[in-house]
Amino acid sequence: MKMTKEQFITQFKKRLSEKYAMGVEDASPTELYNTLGSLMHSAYSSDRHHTWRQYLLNKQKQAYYFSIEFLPGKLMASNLLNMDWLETVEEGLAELGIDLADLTEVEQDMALGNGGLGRLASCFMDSIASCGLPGNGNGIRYEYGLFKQKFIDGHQVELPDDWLSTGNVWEVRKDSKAVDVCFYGQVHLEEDANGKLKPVYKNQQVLRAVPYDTGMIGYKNNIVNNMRLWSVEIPNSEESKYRSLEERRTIEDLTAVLYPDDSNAKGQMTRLAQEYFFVSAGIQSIVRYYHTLKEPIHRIHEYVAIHINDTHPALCIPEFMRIMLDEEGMSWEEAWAVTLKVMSYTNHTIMAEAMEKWPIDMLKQLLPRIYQIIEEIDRRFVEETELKVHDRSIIDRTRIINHNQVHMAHLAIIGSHSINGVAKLHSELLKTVVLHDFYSLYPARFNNKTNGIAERRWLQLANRPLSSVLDKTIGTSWRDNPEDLQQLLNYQDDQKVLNALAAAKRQNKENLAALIKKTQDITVSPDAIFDVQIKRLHAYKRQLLNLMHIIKCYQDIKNNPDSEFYPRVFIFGAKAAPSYAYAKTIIKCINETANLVNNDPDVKDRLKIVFLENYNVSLAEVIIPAADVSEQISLASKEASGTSNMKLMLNGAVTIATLDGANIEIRDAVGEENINIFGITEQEVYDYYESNTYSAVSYFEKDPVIRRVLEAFIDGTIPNIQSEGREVFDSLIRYNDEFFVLRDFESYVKAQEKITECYKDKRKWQKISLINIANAGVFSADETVKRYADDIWQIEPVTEYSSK
Ligand code: 26Q
Repeated sequence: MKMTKEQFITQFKKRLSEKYAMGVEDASPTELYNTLGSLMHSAYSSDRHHTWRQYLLNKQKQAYYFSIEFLPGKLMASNLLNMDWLETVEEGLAELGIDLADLTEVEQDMALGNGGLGRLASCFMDSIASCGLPGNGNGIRYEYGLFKQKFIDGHQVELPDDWLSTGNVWEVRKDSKAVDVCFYGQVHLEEDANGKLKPVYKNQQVLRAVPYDTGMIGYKNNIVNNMRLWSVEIPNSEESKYRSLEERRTIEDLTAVLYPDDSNAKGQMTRLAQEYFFVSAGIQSIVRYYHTLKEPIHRIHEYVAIHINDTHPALCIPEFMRIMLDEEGMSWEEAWAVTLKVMSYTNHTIMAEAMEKWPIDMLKQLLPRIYQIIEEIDRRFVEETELKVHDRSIIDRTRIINHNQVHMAHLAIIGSHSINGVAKLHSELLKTVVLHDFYSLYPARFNNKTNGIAERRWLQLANRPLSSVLDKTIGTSWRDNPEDLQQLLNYQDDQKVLNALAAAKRQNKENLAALIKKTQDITVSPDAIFDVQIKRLHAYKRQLLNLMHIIKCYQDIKNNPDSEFYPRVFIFGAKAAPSYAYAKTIIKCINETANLVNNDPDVKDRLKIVFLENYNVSLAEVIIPAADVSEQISLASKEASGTSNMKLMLNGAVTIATLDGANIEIRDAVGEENINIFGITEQEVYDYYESNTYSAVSYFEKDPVIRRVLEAFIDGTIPNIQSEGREVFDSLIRYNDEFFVLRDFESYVKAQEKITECYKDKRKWQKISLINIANAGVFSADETVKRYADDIWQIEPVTEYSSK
């Protein structure tokens, strides 16, 4: 795919003229963006075709990553990087008087995900292609992505994300690959001519699933895999049925919007329909492809691996069974044997309220045949488990159908050969606590796959100043092999390198300061410590703990205006689920505190609070390179892994963290001295649960600092939060502080004070920052997906590959 700058310029002008009958001088950024996108698309299409042919001819086993969310962000820059076009295009465009950055700005973020889980899926897509692994994504093409967040009077307001309004140059609609997906109706079983039971359906609703394919380009390896997203349509044959606009609308609603809740599994019928829709379409299309290989159906597990990303695609299991039984004519035993070998499942949460359960009646009504199959899976599970266990209560706790509900995690576990958590601690907690009963039944299925990040996006693209310092210091091999960042350790006492790293950080901070000025009209100084907490807003992630520390700092300054206080900018990025009232309350409190603090002359600009609106992938790409401090302060045991912790570390931020999720592995990588750990351990959390001895009010009574901070929420110190301040106060004092914020406050404050002291010693700080960068290579998603490929999917990189 390589080409020279001159070739690029010629082709670019030609394409612009063909597309828009225009010259460079007259074209708008959008037209230039579309021209470049279309040129890139044509250029990688042949590699895409070739990759596909190669997999087919080699009959390679392929993995399919089923995820109801993908969160790629913008694709132009990362596609250019992976195609090895970035420099050529940048230089070529510059020659035409165009700044590539102005074009990439035009693209709308592809935000078909809520947060960590969706972003992980997209990092994996990049890594799977970059490692030359045969793996594809399968999901939903939502018409509207995650809502856009605005603040009005400090409150979060949600606006629709109409991301397709400006077109999408990367996707290809594949009409010929559309499939039917059926809902509702009645089903009964009848014997066919061979005496086999076959389902007979009445009154089904038939919908058309149309795939839109997006190339997932590997890093400089000519591999282009596929992310297939499904969109709903009314089939031609059914047109006459849906006459009224309203009837049509109900159907089209199916793939209209992404559900914006990332914790509360509220059982809504449309959500269940979404889950079945992309699962059924995806599995039908896999089986159709498998038949072109002309291999016997009972060997399908030798060619296909299906991965279930959290429980949202757990219907993969009964849907695969349905096709094996009803369409391929297998016996139950044969079908179950292949299903188990094909399926694997990742758990991303231990929060009980996030566990997906569906009312039996809803499942029965929407998916009658699928429900029959789930009942039979459950019946056989009970029958088989009764023979294995003495204690019958275990069956009650593990069966799929119980208390009139279908438990999706139980279905996913019973139907998969592999079950993994996303960080060491999380995987241990699954075995010992959350899924302990299942672990006792199927110990061999449980394993850990610590999350990872695509270092190409989060370092090479997002942080070019740092990348260039790295190139000059340790050469460029880290770009292919992030573990080579370790070589930086040789320079930890080299003041020249430390200065260069500090200069890169400075440049990134100036860049973020400019964005803050432009978007929020707040002036911040790059000399201050940039302290960053970016993640969804959740009580367990404890943005409130951060806010309480800020209020303490503010009160210290007010009580002693002339005392020394090292300048800090506290930066937040966070969306709250629209229905999550408490999370929205916290947003309002942070915004009002920001208003107060940022405009108080006594503060003399030593303390600033910036809550950036509409946190998304593109904003993260600007914030992360500029961070000095990374806030990873969830209550121990609650954050399955976290991934912003890895991205911030990679960009030289120093972490302040509880012993939760992957923070523990970050500590192990950098050493105790190079991270700031505080707070109670997961064991202490469980001890409190057991002994029932936690008393939040006693901290309020005993600790004058806590008392003073909490009073600020209700005594008018922070204006405009009469009801919100009271709600926060009550959550801590009346409802006994579910996430132990008061318990961890003192040790958090101490850790923050240590950070300030350390930052004042520039050389020491720079060295710690360097050590963090140098050790971030272990969190490369390339390594993570290789472990999935070896241990779970049993897929291999393309054996023989030639780009024609
Ligand atoms: C479920 C039912 C109905 C509607 C929505 C949902 C739903 C949607 C999204 C439930 C959960 C999510 C997302 C969860 C998530 O992002 N979890 C995060 O996954 C990351 C990747 O493994 C981890 O790093 C984080 O620790 C974890 O919180």
